[in-house]
Amino acid sequence: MIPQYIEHIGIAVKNLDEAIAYYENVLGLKCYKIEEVKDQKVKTAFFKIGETKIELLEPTDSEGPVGKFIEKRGEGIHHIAFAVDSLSESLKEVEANGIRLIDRSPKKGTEGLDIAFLHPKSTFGVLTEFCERKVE
Ligand code: CMX
Repeated sequence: MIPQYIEHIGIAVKNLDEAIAYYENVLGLKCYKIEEVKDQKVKTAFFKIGETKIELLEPTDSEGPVGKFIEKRGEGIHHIAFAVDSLSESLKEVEANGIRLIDRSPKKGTEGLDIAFLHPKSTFGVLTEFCERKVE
C-alpha cells in the first residue's frame, strides 16, 4: 500500500464565506463546489490545485467532529487525505502495523469517494484519511 497522491487537505474554518473570499480573492483559486455533508455535520467548499484539493470545513453543529476541533484547537489544518488504490486492503495493512482505525470499513464521502479515517493519536497527531475513487 503506497498512497498515490494527496487527494485533499481538510481545513477547519469558522465561517465558510469569509474563508472562500480569502482563497478566491487573495490566492486567486476558484471554489468549484459547496456541499453540506449532514452525516459529518459540516458544510464544505472545494478548490483544486493540480491533483490536490483544498476542502474547507465549516461546522454545522458544535458537537460534530469539526465543531469540537475548532472549540478545542481553533481554526486550521484538520486532516490530510491520501488517495489509495484499494481502501479495504490499505486499512487491513495499516491495522496490521498497529495503527488505530476510526473506520473499520469504507464510508461514502464527498466527491464520489469511499473514505476511512485513521486516528490522529496513532499517526503523529495528524488525522489521516484514505480515499478510493469508485469507478462509476
Ligand atoms: N487532528 C489532530 N488531532 C485531533 C483532531 C484532528 N483533526 N481531532 C481531535 N484530535 C485530538 C484531540 O485534540 C484529542 O487530543 P488530546 O486528548 O491530546 O486533547 C484526541 O485527538 C482525541 O480526541 P477525542 O476527544 O477522544 O475525540 P474526538 O471526539 O475529538 O474525536 C476524532 C476525534 C478524530 C476521533 C473524530 O473527530 C473523528 O472521528 N474524525 C473523523 C471524521 C471527521 O473528522 N469528519 C469531518 C470531515 C469530514 C469530511 O471531510 O467530509
